[in-house]
Amino acid sequence: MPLILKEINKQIAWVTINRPEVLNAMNESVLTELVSSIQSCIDDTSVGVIILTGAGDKAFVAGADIKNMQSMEPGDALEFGKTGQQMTLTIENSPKPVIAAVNGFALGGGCEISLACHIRVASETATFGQPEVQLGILPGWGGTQRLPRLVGTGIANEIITTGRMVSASEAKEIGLVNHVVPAELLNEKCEKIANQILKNGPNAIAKSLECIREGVGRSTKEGLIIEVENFSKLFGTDESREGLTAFIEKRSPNFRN
Ligand code: CO8
Repeated sequence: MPLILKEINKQIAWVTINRPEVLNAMNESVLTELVSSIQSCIDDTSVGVIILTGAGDKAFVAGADIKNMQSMEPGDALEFGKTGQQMTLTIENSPKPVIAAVNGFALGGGCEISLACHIRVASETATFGQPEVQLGILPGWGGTQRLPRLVGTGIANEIITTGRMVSASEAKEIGLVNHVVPAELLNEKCEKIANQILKNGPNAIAKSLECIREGVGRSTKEGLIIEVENFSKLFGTDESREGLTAFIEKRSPNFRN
């Protein structure tokens, strides 16, 4: 069985992590295949939005594969940690929005994968957490960096040091997810967001994501420089000509055909 499933329909790529027998736990092979699958969506001009989810109805991803980590020495852990971080960077740096459809447990590395996505939508049955300290390790795929940026340091400190589970409703309350929906409506909700995005200019979307990503952690002054440079680059392109002209002609813009 393939470790990663990919299905493209009407410019939306569904990428599914497919190891349901171990709640989609991630070993090196899954990591490598996930990166190549996401990269192929980024390179594919027929794809505008990527939706990432887990196979089965129990888990998004229950973390890095614990059996795989049991015998690791520091050198192995460094390699595994770096490969996992590279995977989260591939997602985060994608010029095409990546939506996490969190359909169950998103624990440890699974929570960290969702944190690297641009938008998170959770089913009511989803559970988040960074339980690594319960295993005597720490979040190594970006959790200590991305979680506090999303929910604030105080809440991240608590989630990471207790390792406790966070329900979907709490995740919504603290800003960890954008939306919580009944499980049977999760895919529909993600596709609805994807279709709204697909109406807009792909370069404008890519540059907006770049400004947000590059601006976080910098001063407003530095961020504004990044913003205005990207803003100006969009002018005089076919895309901005189409968008601006369509408004004046009172019609919908056609950016993608
Ligand atoms: N790794 C390997 N196998 C797993 C994992 C995992 N993370 N999670 C679940 N499984 C397996 C179980 O071992 C079980 O397999 P088997 O049937 O062969 O025993 C199968 O999946 C089903 O799991 P359960 O029977 O445990 O299902 P439950 O419904 O009883 O419990 C839980 C579900 C609560 C999700 C439970 O499985 C659990 O606690 N899983 C581990 C969660 C966890 O601690 N995740 C964090 C892992 S550490 C991590 O992600 C670090 C990321 C950074 C790495 C940096 C590298 C250096």
